Amino acid sequence: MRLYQLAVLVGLASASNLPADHVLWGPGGPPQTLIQRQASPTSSKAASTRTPDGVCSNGPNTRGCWANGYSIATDFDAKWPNTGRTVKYNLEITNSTCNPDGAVARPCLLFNGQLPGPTIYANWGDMIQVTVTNKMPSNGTSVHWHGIRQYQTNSQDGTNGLTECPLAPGDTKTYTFQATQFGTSWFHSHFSTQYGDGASGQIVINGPASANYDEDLGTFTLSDWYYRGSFGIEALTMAALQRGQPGPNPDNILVNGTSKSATGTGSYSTTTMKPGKRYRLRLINNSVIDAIWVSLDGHSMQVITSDFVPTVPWNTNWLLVAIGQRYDVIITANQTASNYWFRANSAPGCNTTSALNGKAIFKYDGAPAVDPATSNTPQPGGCDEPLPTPVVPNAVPSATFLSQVKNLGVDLTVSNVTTNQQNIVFWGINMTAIDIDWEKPTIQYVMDKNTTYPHTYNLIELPTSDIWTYWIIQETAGTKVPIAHPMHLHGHDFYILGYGTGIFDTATSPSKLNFNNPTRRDSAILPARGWLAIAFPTDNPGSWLMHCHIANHISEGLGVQFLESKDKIKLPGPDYQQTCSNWDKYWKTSIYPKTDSGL
Ligand SMILES: *[C@@H]1O[C@H](CO)[C@@H](O)[C@H](O)[C@H]1NC(C)=O
Ligand SMILES: *[C@@H]1O[C@H](CO)[C@@H](O)[C@H](O)[C@H]1NC(C)=O
Ligand SMILES: *[C@@H]1O[C@H](CO)[C@@H](O)[C@H](O)[C@H]1NC(C)=O
Ligand SMILES: *[C@@H]1O[C@H](CO)[C@@H](O)[C@H](O)[C@H]1NC(C)=O
Ligand SMILES: *[C@@H]1O[C@H](CO)[C@@H](O)[C@H](O)[C@H]1NC(C)=O
Ligand SMILES: *[C@@H]1O[C@H](CO)[C@@H](O)[C@H](O)[C@H]1NC(C)=O
Ligand SMILES: *[C@@H]1O[C@H](CO)[C@@H](O)[C@H](O)[C@H]1NC(C)=O
Ligand SMILES: *[C@@H]1O[C@H](CO)[C@@H](O)[C@H](O)[C@H]1NC(C)=O
Ligand SMILES: *[C@@H]1O[C@H](CO)[C@@H](O)[C@H](O)[C@H]1NC(C)=O
Ligand SMILES: [Cu+2]
Repeated sequence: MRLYQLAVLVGLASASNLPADHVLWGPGGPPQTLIQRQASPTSSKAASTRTPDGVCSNGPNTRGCWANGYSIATDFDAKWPNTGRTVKYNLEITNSTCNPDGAVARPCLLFNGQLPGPTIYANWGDMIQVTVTNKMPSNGTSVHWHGIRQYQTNSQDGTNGLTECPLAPGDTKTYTFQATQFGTSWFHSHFSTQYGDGASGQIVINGPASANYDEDLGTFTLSDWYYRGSFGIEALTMAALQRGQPGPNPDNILVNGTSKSATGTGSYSTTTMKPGKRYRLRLINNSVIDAIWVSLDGHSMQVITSDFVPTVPWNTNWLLVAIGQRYDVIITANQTASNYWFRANSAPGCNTTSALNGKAIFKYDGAPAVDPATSNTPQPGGCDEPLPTPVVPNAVPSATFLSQVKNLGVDLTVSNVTTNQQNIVFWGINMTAIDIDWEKPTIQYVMDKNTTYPHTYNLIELPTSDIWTYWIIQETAGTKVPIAHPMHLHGHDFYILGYGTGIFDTATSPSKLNFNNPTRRDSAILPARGWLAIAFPTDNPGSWLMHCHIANHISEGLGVQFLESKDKIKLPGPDYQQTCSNWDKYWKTSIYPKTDSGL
C-alpha cells in the first residue's frame, strides 16, 4: 500500500505550525465584510450583551483573542475574516486493505492510504480547496465536509443525490468553500456506508478559544471498528431490520486510529505530556454505530466547544460523544508523573447493544514505557448529552414556536422501496425512508424548475427566507427498536431547545424548552423513545440533508431533506454536468447495484 502525503500547496507554513501569537494579516487587515444574519422580525438576539470583538493577539494566555477585530466574542454566523488565503489539498480515495488493531486485515476504502484519514488545516476565514479523485475501481463517492456551514455554497456540500452526482471511478472534483467557523470537524464519504470502511479524515480550523492552553495536541478520533466491510455489515443490518432487530455489533473501538484487539494484537495510541502544561485535545466521534463515553483517569477535562460552537468552559470527568459530534477539551498535566488510561467506552445507556472498551495511553514525559495501572470513577449511565452554553449568546424567538413547530416522527416503516417486488422495512422519518437517485440530484430539479420531487426524496420545502423553523423529532413510543439516534443537519448549526423521553406534549412540554441562548451545534442525540426539539433560521439557501449519523440508519432511510429558499440557491458551475455525465456513463456498467438510500 502506497502512502500518499497530503499536498499542502500553500506558500505559508502549515497552519498548525503557526506560532501561537502569529498575526494573520498585514497592516490594514482583511476586508471586514459584514454579512447580516437575517433573524426574524421577532428575534430578540442579545447583541447588546455581547462584549466587543477584541484587538489583541492569540497566545497561550490570550486564546480568546484572534486578530484585527475578530475574537471569541465574534458572532461567526454574522461575520468572519476574509484572509485572502486559500489552502489546497488533494485527496485520493483508494481500495486498499487495513488492519488497525492487528486482528483482521480487511478491505478498506481510504483517503491517501491513511487511517485515520488525513487532516485538513486552515485558519478562520481561509478558503479551503480540496481536489478529490476517485481511484476505486467499482464505487462512486462524494465527500461531505461535516459541520461546515457552506454559506451560499450548497453545491460544495458533497451530498450525492442532493447537491451532486457521485464521482465515477477515475473522476475528479474540486470542492471550494470558506472556513467561516473555527474549531474541529471531520469529512467523510456520503456514498452509502462507505465511510465505515475508513473513508474519513479530520478538519482543524485555527481560531480563538474560550479557555487558555499551552499546546494543541490535535485531533483524537473515536471510532468503532468492524472486522468486515461496511457493505457486508449493511446487508446483515438490513436483514436484521426485517425482523425488527438491530444489526451486528462492532468488534473494537479505535482511539486515534489504533487499539489492541481482544487477543492482544495491535497497540495503543500514546500521547506524551509535560508536567504543568495545559493541552488542547480535539475529540471527534467518527463511529458508524456507537456513542462513546470518554475519560482520562485521574484528570478532569475542561470542555470548550460543542461541534464548531465555542462554549463557556465547563469541567467533567466523563464526556458522552455521539457520532458526528466533536468536543475540544483542555487537559492539565498536573497529576503525579506517570501513565494514565484514556478510556473510550460504548454507551449502553444509548441502547446500543455493544459493550466495548477502547483505550489509549497518556504518559507524562519521563514515565516508564509500561501500561498504566490507573482506575477511574464509574462511567455514568443514561444517554443524556450535556447542554453547554455558547460563548456568543443568541436567543430563539419563542412566540411563534407553537404555531410554527412541525413534527417529524422517527420509526421503522414499510417504505415504498421495493426489492424483488416486496416492500421492505426501512428507517423512516416523517414515515418515509429517504431514497435518492444518484443520477438526478435535488439540485437538478431546482435547475429544471421541476417540482415533481419523488416521494422518496422525503423533501420538505422551506420557501420563506429569514424566518425561524422549529422541529420536534420524535421517536415513536411503540417502536420495536428503541435506540438513540444522533441527528445531524447540513448547512446550519441548529439550536437545541430541549430533549426528553416519552411523547412531546404541546400542552406541557414547551415549558421545558430553553429559548435563551440554547446549545448550538450540528449534531445532537434524539433519545430512545423520546424527542428532540430544534430550531434553525432559514438563512442559507440550499438543499440540506438532516439525518441520523448511524451509518446504517441513513443508509436505511433515516433522513429528510430541506429545500431551503430554492429560488436563491447559487447553482453549481459547469463541473456539475460533467460529474453527472461521467457518472451516468459509469453507472450503466457498474457491477454492483444500488441497495440502499444511497446516502
Ligand atoms: C475493492 O477490491 C475488491 C477486491 O478486488 C473488490 O472486490 C471490490 O469490489 C473493490 N471495491 C471497490 C469499492 O472498488
Ligand atoms: C461498493 O463497493 C463494495 C465493495 O467494496 C460493494 O460491496 C458495493 O456493492 C459497492 N456499491 C456500489 C453501489 O457500487
Ligand atoms: C495520534 O496518532 C498520530 C500518529 O498516528 C500521532 O502523530 C499523534 O500525535 C497522535 N495524537 C495524540 C493526541 O496523541
Ligand atoms: C459515538 O457516537 C455513537 C452514537 O451516538 C455512540 O454510540 C458511541 O459510543 C460514540 N463513540 C465514542 C467513541 O464516543
Ligand atoms: C489540576 O488542574 C485542574 C484543571 O485546571 C484543576 O481543576 C485541579 O484542581 C488541578 N489539580 C491539582 C492537584 O493541582
Ligand atoms: C408510498 O408513496 C405514496 C406517494 O407516492 C404515499 O402516499 C404513501 O403513503 C407511501 N406509502 C408508504 C408505505 O410509505
Ligand atoms: C410529512 O409527510 C407528509 C406526507 O408525505 C406531508 O404531507 C407533510 O407535510 C410532511 N411533514 C412535514 C413537516 O413536512
Ligand atoms: C420532473 O421530474 C420527474 C421525476 O424525475 C420526471 O418524471 C419528469 O419528467 C420531470 N418533468 C420535467 C418537466 O422535466
Ligand atoms: C432500550 O432497549 C430495551 C430493549 O429493547 C427496552 O426495553 C428499553 O425500553 C429501551 N430503553 C429506552 C430508553 O427506550
Ligand atoms: Cu439512527
